[in-house]
Amino acid sequence: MKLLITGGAGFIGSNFVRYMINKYPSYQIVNLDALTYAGNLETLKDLEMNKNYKFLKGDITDRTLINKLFENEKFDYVVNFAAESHVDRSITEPNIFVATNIQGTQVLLDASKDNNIKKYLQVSTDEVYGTLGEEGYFSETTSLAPNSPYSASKAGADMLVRSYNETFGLPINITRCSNNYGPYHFPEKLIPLMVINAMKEKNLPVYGDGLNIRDWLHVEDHCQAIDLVLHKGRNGEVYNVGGNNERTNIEIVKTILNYLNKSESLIRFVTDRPGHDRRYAIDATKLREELGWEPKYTFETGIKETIKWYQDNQQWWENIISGNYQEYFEKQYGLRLEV
Ligand code: NAD
Ligand code: TDX
Repeated sequence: MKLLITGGAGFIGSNFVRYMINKYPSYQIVNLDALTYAGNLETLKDLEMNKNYKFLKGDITDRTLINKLFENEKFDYVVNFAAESHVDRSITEPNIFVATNIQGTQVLLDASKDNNIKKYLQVSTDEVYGTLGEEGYFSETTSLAPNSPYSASKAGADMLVRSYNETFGLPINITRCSNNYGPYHFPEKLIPLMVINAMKEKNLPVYGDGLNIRDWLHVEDHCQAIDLVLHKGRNGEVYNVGGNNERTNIEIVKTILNYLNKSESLIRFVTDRPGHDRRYAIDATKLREELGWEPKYTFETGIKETIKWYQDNQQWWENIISGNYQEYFEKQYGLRLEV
């Protein structure tokens, strides 16, 4: 089997590359990533010598490059993680979200359709459903009501994926997962930002009243879900992914401070994010009952392990903060591996 993973130098994509290499040693895996600010090849250093793994630098919006890649490689499966993923950035710079998340997805869909791919899997998000009040859960039949340019671009991509299944018969699945946490999470996002700021005894900026709720899932449990859907998901179906770990942001921040034995006086309530969704909560019954998915991590064990990972891997995030991580690709590869 030959698998294309796009966006595999980011947080979830890199965890998925590692998960698949370990679980399926006979699969050939190509990781295509544009190495935006969020892509970091230092994350994948340990896999460079693996003979069934190849990294290629490239942009999913580049139709010529993508067509050439698909013709050369004859992929069986495509899993698309490549995206602009940070809600705050989508508020200040929405254009790039439309380009990568919507147009890039369409380029991949065209290439998948033209090259008889066995399955195209779109990694989407619970944010496409919008926001919940105090009660209820998102199911796969909840109407899409995205509230940020990020979630709107992900919803647009989901609609295109659906249409390629209906119109062209391209075999697809869409997964919609809740907030992930775990190793290699880029430090602009809540959990790694708070862990690093707390370690450095810097202020912890909490948006609004801190009572927004997210449903947290360990990244490895997300990877297991994607693997199951890729191999066993029914054609054309959407699967929600989430582990019923609802927490307010302030609870998360206090848990981190408590674990690191730091003072709550570091917390600063700051101006709220515009359009800030109040609550996300996923109903993953379909994934559990149809495909037998069960998360491995409780939030308590997962968050402790994650905080410890940031303590043990200080160089990884220090290189991001200093900007050094972006030189790694040039030093290691030059430009030899461009498609
Ligand atoms: P990330 O920002 O850490 O990684 C994104 C990766 O995509 C980076 O390596 C980046 O270089 C690459 N990329 C960006 N634009 C590209 C382009 N035009 N061409 C090729 N590569 C490009 O994101 P993440 O948190 O790992 O999220 C991965 C996917 O999972 C996204 O599609 C996101 O919407 C989805 N998702 C994320 C979460 C979460 O909690 N992080 C939850 C649910 C779904
Ligand atoms: O400094 C902060 N302070 C704060 O209070 C940051 C960065 C965030 N927050 C709040 C906003 C959210 O309510 O914490 C919550 C989590 O924020 P993010 O880490 O930015 O994640 P979120 O906006 O929930 O989106 C994430 O989960 C769904 C990912 O970034 C998306 O890519 C994914 O689709």
